[in-house]
Amino acid sequence: MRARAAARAEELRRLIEHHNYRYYVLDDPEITDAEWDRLFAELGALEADHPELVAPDSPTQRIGARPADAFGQIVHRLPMLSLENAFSEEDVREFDLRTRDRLKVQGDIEYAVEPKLDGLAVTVIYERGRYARAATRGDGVRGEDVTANVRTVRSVPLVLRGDVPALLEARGEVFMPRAGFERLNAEARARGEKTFANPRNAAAGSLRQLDPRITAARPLEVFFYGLGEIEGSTPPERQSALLAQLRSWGLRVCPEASIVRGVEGCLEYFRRIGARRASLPYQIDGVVYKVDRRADQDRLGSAVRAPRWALAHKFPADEARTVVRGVEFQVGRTGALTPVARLEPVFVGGVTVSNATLHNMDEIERKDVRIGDTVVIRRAGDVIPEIVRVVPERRPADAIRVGLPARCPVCGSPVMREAQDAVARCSGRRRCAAQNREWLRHFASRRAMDIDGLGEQLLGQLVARGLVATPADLYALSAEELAGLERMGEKSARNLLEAIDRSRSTTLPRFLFALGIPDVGEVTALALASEFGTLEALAAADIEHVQRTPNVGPVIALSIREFFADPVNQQIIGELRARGVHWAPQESVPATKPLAGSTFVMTGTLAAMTREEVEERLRALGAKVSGSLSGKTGYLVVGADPGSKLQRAQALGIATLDEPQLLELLRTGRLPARTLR
Ligand code: 9MJ
Repeated sequence: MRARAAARAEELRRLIEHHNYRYYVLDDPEITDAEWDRLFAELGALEADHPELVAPDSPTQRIGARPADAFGQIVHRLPMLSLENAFSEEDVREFDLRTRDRLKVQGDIEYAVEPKLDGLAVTVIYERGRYARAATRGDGVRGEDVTANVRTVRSVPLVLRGDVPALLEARGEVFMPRAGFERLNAEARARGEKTFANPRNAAAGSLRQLDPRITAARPLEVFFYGLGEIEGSTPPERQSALLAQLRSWGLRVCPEASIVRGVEGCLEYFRRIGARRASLPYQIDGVVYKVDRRADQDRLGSAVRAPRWALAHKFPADEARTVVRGVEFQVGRTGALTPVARLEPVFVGGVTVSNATLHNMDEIERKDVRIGDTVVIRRAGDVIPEIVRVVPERRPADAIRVGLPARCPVCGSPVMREAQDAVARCSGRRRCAAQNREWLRHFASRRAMDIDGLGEQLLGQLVARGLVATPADLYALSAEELAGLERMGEKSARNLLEAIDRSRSTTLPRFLFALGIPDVGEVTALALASEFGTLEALAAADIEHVQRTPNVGPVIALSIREFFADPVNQQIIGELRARGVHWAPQESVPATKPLAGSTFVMTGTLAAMTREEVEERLRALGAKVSGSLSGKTGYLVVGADPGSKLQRAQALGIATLDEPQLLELLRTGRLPARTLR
């Protein structure tokens, strides 16, 4: 019995390591997350029954038990160097010239090129293929012992694959992908806690936790790119071969790494990666060029801080200093007041920035931003610029503190702020022009009533001229009224009226979503439609019944009741119906069809069935299948040789399903839980 358990535990560990390698290193998993979870759970149960079987490098042992009191120090066997920086093409050309001069070569040098990750450099030591120790760079000579914390990073293998050296020191960068960073900060903000200024700080802060359980809960990842000490194996002849070797040992390397010829190749790579920077799932601050041949690297040697064979070519800074001229409050669809800093315009990250979000009052207080302050702002990708911090030594004596206004800046209604709530709201509801405008925008949006062509600019004009105040007014617009608007030809007016007319025929879930009831998203709208069948039944339902709907808690139930109790809302709904907005009665079918409300798109070829078969089976489960990606896409099914849709989906943050996951879905009707592992 014990021998059987021991053999199974060993087998499970091997399987889990194998599937981790497929998932993290090859980015090509063979099993679903759910199947992986089952293997992991089985191993955990086996080890719980037979504690003597627990091995230190078992995948269940990533989180050590105790928090430490302090970090120990590790002296690097070989110094951990940093990189020389270049900020211009000129710098790069000089580096190339210098390098060719030193090597006495006339022609082009081959460079191994890779993105420069904005994370935290670490060195990870494997003894006879087993995870042994990890350290930060520190001052390059001495780093902090982060063995327990790096062990919790799931993409760091605990056991290497294949023919492994007696000792291997692999060097790389621990980083936090953008999506994980945004999520972590959103959660911190919701709890009223301090947010991280950037993914690099988040990665460093997460790795420097004395309690590894905290690190384990942070979405950290790793890419390896270099070698420290190695014993029992000759280092590969080229940087590019080293990356391949690291990968074959099961160490994750950046998929964007490449080889180029000469300085022109370097600069072209810089431009290519730069253009894709915002769509990469992690933050980078430049690219790194490394002389590819190790013999050449050895001849070039190192200066004090950095090797002479490598160069970091940095992107222009996307941080800048400017002055806060004022703080205004924007009013959202549900009345939430968002403070926005009006800035002295400043050129940063390729555009002129004159506004930055401050999120909420807590954020203003935490960062202590005052009018007149000099601040550091950052623009990351295409997100709204943020204020990183105040420059305290530049604060003028007459800097003005920012207070929450007592009244809505748009409609003058009192501003309410619940205790413990970070968000302050205008209480004006339908009396507030700002809330109405945002409501209209939401109402017309694609996932709601889908009124094509009714953009922000046009809505602004309609509201400003008093032609439209509520969604019901849209359905009373005439061609003459539209003709008087700026940039509105006869044809666009006709198209818009047709789009409005088409939207009259909708579905109950869409209509409910379009109503913009606070906290009622698409999923809740669908659940409510299935539960109540008609709008009248929902509007008349008591709060207990509303609360019995799947996914509806007391807060949402109250919000729904308040919405329907408001006579203004009742009147608007009445007008909408009188002006022809209608929907077929909601059958409770979608509730029993597991994929109702989800839209799938496919790319690449599948081995087990044709696209047509897949589409048919997805539709039978209630899903919609579309040919192109959009904001409505829920999942991208990825077969072999995927097209550009895959990259776009990743950039849009759309979940992907590989073939095994798809087959599992078709078999069970259940979507794989997207567990991070
Ligand atoms: C980063 N941060 O991505 C190096 N790095 O090489 C890459 N850093 C490096 N290489 C030698 N890709 C020293 C540091």
